[in-house]
Formats: sequence, structure tokens, C-alpha cells
Amino acid sequence: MWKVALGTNDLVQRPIEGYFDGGEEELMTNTIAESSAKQQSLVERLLEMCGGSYSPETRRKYYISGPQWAAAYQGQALFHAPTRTAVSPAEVMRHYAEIGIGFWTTHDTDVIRTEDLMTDRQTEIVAGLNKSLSENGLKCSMVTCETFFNEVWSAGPAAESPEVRSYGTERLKNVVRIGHDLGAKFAVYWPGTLGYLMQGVIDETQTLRWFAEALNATCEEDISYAKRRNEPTLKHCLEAKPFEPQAEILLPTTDAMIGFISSGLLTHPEMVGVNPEYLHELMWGGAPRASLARAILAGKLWHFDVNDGYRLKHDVDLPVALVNPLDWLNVLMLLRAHGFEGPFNFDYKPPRTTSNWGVFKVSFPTAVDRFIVFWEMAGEALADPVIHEATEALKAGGGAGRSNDARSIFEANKELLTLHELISHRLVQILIGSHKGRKFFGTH
Ligand code: GLO
Ligand code: MG
Ligand code: MG
Repeated sequence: MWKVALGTNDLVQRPIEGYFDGGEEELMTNTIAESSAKQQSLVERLLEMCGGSYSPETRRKYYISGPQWAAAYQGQALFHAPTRTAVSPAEVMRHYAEIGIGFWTTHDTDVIRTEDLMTDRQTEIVAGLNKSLSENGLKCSMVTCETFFNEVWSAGPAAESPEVRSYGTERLKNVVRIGHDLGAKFAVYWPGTLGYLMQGVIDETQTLRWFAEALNATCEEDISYAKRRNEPTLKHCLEAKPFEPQAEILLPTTDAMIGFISSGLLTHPEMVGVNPEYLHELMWGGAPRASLARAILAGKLWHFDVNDGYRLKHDVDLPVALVNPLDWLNVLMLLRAHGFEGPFNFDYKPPRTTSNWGVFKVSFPTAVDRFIVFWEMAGEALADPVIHEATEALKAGGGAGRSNDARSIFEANKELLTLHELISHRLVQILIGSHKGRKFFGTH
């Protein structure tokens, strides 16, 4: 998917064959270069006009991770050709370091070709990655296994064929070892192909048992590899998505994942938590904040994929808070109130209209800065005197005393309940800055 490599020239509009001679073609390429430079300085000037940005040092204070696959995403999709060229891991790391994104995450196959996995070549590549990480002052926080793109997963990672399943298990175990070798603390699994296109073909209960067996073997591998290295085991996090790429998914929501963890099928449920993704919860029509709350109560919220998009639509993976800013404020209030401070994994796709240059100049810095602004704003909202007093008053109740009379209880609370709308109004005020005196002028 992210591997389609294009030569730079493919992205430059080519003149119609035979229309220009060579000299004119060169002229045209120069003209394009000149106008690209002008366009970049326009983008830079307008970005400047958007106000200041946080310094890399400030950005690094947050537990924000940048995925290899997000930065290297070339803009392609089912009906979309790529619009950007490939970006190597070393280059991604260099840009993240410059921006102030302190952590890097990767799939096994983002950095190692499938045929090189579990070979000496893997060892060399991992050594090279460690070198680039330390040269850039970055840490790898999470590794994840690609079990959705390669043709071997056409019937899923827990397919009927024992060869597919044992290959799947080896791949998961290998990711755990790569994780330790890169210094990661988390492993994430998004079993996007654990499902089907046509109903009635597989026995779902059997498939889930097989999936659990693979995870059990992975945890065992972690325990012994960690012991050998005298390190703690990784935190293994399951990520759900309700559809795409399969039509039907066996574990479509974070709640389903939490149920699976406590189903009795896992031999080490204490090693397994969840990595909810904001948009994945919206995709099934849920409230991400409520999904996160349930994960917090289950003690399983260990990792969080940050992005944005629309309800009941496909996985557009837009940059954080560009679609649902108020909901993002609310989500971060919940997380701050319950002490969740990351990792926040920026699992989004820079829009395909953004250029290679724009990915690191505009997309990542603005996404990180928006996130920080929302995080700080969430802290402000939690400490806001209006919200605080209103919330406390609601919790104290109207003082009807003990009574079995529904009517009188309602009457005693009804003026207080107006505070729900007032709190909601206050949150919007905080979002748009009108609590600090922001007003609209010119309309009377
Ligand atoms: C796709 C998922 C994907 C996962 C990644 C980590 O929709 O969000 O990006 O987060 O594979 O497991
Ligand atoms: Mg994700
Ligand atoms: Mg997604």
C-alpha cells in the first residue's frame, strides 16, 4: 500500500510527446521548479500568518509518536493514485526530530521487506534503524505487525490453513523481538483481515480461538525474550476497526476487544490491553469519548491512535481536530481527568493534496501543535470555575432529601439541570476563546 515507489519525474506534468523539443522541455521543468518555489513560499507566509508554533523542545514534552507509515504515506487509495514520493525511515526520523516528535512507530514491513523478515538482513536493518534513532535523538515507542496487506493474509491471520496460522504466529513473535531490539515498550495489533467478505464460510468461534492461540504464543515469546534480555515485557495492545478492509470484522470495536481479552481464551490477559483509534470508534457510530471511558474502567487504555474523520464513513484518517474540534476537547478532558498521558500515536494520513514538502512543513507540525493546544485547553476547561461549580452543584443535587416521589425529585432538580446546557455553552466558549473576551465585531 505505502510501498508504491514512484520516480520524482512521474510527479512532474510531462509535456505532450513531440510538441516541445528538448530545450523547451528543460525550460518547462525549470518553470515548474520556479513556480513550486513560489508556491512553497506562499504556503510558508500563510503558515506564518496562522500565528506562532511550539518549539521542538515543547513538543517533545508530550508523549507523541509519529508512525513511519503516516509520514511515508503516498496519498494512494482504492480509487486514488499516489501523489507523493516514497520517504525512507531515516528521512522520516530526521524530520520528526526537527519538528520535535520524540517517538517513532513502525510496522515490521514498513522498514523490512516481507522476504527479509526473520533473516540476517532483518538484523542488519534493525541495527541501522537503531543507529538512525540514536543519531536523531528519537526513541521507538511501538512496533506493529502488518497482517492485512500481503497476499498471505487474504483469508486473514487466523485462516483455516495451519501453514498460514503458524506463519502468522511467527510474524507476531518476530515483531515482539524487533520491538525489544528497537527499545519499544508497546506492540499493537490491528487484525484488519480477521473477518470475511462472505458470510457463513468460516466458523467465527474457531477463528477467534485460533487468533487467541497466536496471541498466547506471542506473549510467551515476549516473556522468554524479555527475560533473556533482562527487560520488562511489552504492553500488547489490540486495535479494532469496524470495517475495511474486510466487509465484516470479528472484533469490530474496542468493546469487542475488551470482551475478547477477558473471554478466558487468553493465557496472559494481564499483558494485553487496547489501542483505540479515535476515528475507528466514530466509524461504527459510537462516541469515541464513551469508548475511551469504558476502556479506562476496564484498566485497558494503554495506547491511543489520534486522528479525525466522519461518522459511518470509511477510514479517512484525517489530521487531529480538523473535523470534530469540540469532541476532541471533550476527549482530552476525559483523558486528562483520568491521568492518561499517552502514548498519543498520530495514526493519520496527511491529505493527498499535501505535497512531500508540505507533509513535514505543514501537516505534522500543525497537527502536533493543534493537539498541544487542545490538551492545554482541556486542562483549562477542567479547572474552569464555571464548569467546576456547575458540575459540583449537579453532583450535590437539588436537596429533595430521601423520597419515593418522582415528581417532587424532578421538581427539586429541574433548575439545576439547566446547568447541562450551560456547561456545554461554556465548553464552546473555551473552544473558540470567547471566555477570554473574544467577540465578533462588525455585525450589530
Ligand atoms: C488502520 C489502522 C492501522 C493501525 C496500524 C497499527 O486503519 O489504523 O494504521 O493503527 O496497523 O497496528
Ligand atoms: Mg490505527
Ligand atoms: Mg484509521
